[in-house]
Order: sequence, then C-alpha cells, then structure tokens
Amino acid sequence: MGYTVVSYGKDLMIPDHKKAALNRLKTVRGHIDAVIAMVDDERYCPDIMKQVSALQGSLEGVNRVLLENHVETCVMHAVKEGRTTEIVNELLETIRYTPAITGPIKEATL
Ligand SMILES: [Cu+2]
Repeated sequence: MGYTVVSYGKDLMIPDHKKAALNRLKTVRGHIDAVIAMVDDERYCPDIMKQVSALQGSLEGVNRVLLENHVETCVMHAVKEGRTTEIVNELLETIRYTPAITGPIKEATL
C-alpha cells in the first residue's frame, strides 16, 4: 500500500479515495449553485426537486467513497490491533449514515 499510518485516532485517506471524494464534493458544490439559481429564478418546482434528488444521490456517492476508505484503513488497522468488537460496533453505526447501502431509514408519513 502506498500510505503510512500516522495516527489511529484520525481518519487516513488513501490518495485515490481522497481525490474521488474531493472531485464529487466539488461537483456537488457547482450543482448546488445551479439549483440555487433555479430557485432564485422560480423555475418549475418538479424540475428543482429532480435536481435536489440528484444532489442527494451525489452526496450518497461521497459517503460510499468515505466508507470504502474507512474500511480499507481505520477498520483494517483496528482489526489487526484486536479492537474488533469496538470497530464493528462503530462500523454498524457508520453505515447508518449511508442510505445508499442501508436503504431508506423510514417511510415518510405525511
Ligand atoms: Cu476511517
């Protein structure tokens, strides 16, 4: 592997994952500006909603990259150190933030 463990207390990023996360986030930033302009221009609501939904999908993509990075670095190191129970519990907590993996948390009730 082309990375060195500096600290177990801090998330380390594999360069490819860092690049992918940054690229996706910067794309989201540009997309948000476009959606803000749509609202400002009072565009047709469903058109705006479609773009917001696309943004949500993009952000879930960022979390998938971050989760992949976490498993390949922090989780691997914790398992090697024998902190298995602790890291598995944390991982289960972490994937709650990734609806793309865990599915919708709850149906919205209107
Ligand atoms: Cu991590």
